[in-house]
Amino acid sequence: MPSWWTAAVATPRQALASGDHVPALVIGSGYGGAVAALRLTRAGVDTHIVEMGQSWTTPGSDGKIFCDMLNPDGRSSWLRTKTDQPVGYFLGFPANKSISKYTGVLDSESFAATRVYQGRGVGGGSLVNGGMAVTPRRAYFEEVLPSVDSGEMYATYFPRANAGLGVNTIDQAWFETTDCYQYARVSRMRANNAGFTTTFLPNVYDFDYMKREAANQVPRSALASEVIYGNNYGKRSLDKTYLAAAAATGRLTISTLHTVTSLAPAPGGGYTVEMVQIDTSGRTVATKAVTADRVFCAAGSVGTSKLLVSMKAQGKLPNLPSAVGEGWGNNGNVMVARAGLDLTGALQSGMPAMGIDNWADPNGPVFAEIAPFPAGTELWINLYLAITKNPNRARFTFNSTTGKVDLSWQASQTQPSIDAAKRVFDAINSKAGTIYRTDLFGVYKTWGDDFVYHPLGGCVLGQATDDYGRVPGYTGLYVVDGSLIPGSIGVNPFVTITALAERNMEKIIATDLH
Ligand code: FAE
Repeated sequence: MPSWWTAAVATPRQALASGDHVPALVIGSGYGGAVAALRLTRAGVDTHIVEMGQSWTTPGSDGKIFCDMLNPDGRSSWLRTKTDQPVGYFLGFPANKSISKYTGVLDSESFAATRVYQGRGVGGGSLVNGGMAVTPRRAYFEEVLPSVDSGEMYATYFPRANAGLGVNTIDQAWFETTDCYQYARVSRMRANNAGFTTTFLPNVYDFDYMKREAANQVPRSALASEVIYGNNYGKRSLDKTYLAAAAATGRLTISTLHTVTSLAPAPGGGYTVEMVQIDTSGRTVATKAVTADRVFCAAGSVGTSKLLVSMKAQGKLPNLPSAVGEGWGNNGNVMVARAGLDLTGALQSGMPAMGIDNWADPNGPVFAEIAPFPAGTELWINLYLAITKNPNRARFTFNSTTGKVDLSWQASQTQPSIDAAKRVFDAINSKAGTIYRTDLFGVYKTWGDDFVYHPLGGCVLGQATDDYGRVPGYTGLYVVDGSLIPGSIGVNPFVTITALAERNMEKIIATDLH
């Protein structure tokens, strides 16, 4: 382990005050923001992150920082009074639970025809995701981002990202015997029987820790139904990797529970950044304006796109390219479950470790993660998150009536994803003599097609920005997050977001800062 992993886990909090000036301001602390913060601080630049979520470092009254999926409380959800689980039904009955309103870790942001799940807090999506750390197939990366030198990416930036994120692989002998991956083994068997290839998936969850959980040597997390509402142990989220390393330079400060609301060129150069500060019930406690020489947009595909689209519409950044807000996609996400008589196990690791790889199928590429259903009891559920090659894209637009940003995605645009996934799972069901479950995503509803885990695009590299994320016409303004990727990457996206940010930050620091 690099020595900086052992550096302080708690990131330094120091809220900005109105009138403050900072050399570099990063909006958001997910993958793009964490890479920007590390590379800037290592280059000697004092850097401030503004993050709308909280710092997840203080235990609640139960002694835990995060709640689990079986007993969600306010910590689970961003300012909601009821959870909004991706799998929102069971046996056709609504499965969501009432909770107290709090700045919890998982947001489900609703647009007209889709809900976008996002992490909220210092570490962004790394706090809530399944940790699957997958490097995309090179040919598909080249198809999606043709202007990026893939030789450099695969020789330098993907390895750098994987090292910085702390990616590790499962001990395959252990996988074959442990109870907690029974669900993955039976899904593998059914997929292989139907002629599909399966593959192990790297992860940022510490698999050695998981082994010790299984052996009852340490407190359980992945084996205690902890995933989408945060992991109390075992997971190398960004606050323990990139952000801890940035903090260790002494040059990083963070304002938590601050949401950036406005961005415009400042009279004397740089940018004026306005923000609201909220308390943990969501109440505004302050509004502030600061200036920054450079601003790095890292609020995620949705956050960055919303901010820039509204700044253009409101005349604060009027010269933004027309491509801002365009090219959004859901990485072809669709969820589905099979029912059968295969025992999937009462104990299921929350961290997926295997996928069905049917990407080479010219009739409809599918890469399906074999997902857990960690209910703590045997339910015979085989769950999958399919990533498909869906060509449909949507755009963000500013709605002057509501003052909000709309996303044009229509329900029908998910159909190519369903069609592709159906080919795979029809074949598996047919061979196994099993059926789809229709009770988990609604009443008699087979497909989990109205939500997304992998929002991508909105400020596409080479279109809304130059080839390194610089925003044309606005010196010192950059985009560094998942909004750069045009809607699809064919695998779980955070390794690509991290590697692209590494590449772009190296260039920006070398050419713009020195
Ligand atoms: P992100 O990580 O979303 O960070 C953006 C940050 O900006 C957040 O902390 C926001 O709170 C903050 N923010 C937003 N707006 C503002 C504002 N106006 N002012 C201040 N702060 C703001 O962006 N991907 C994988 O590769 N593997 C997985 O296993 C996986 N599983 C997932 C499971 C779930 C339940 C979810 C929701 C996502 C999953 N993902 C997975 C997707 C992955 O987490 C996502 O692609 C990245 O987190 C996106 O990184 P960004 O840096 O673009």
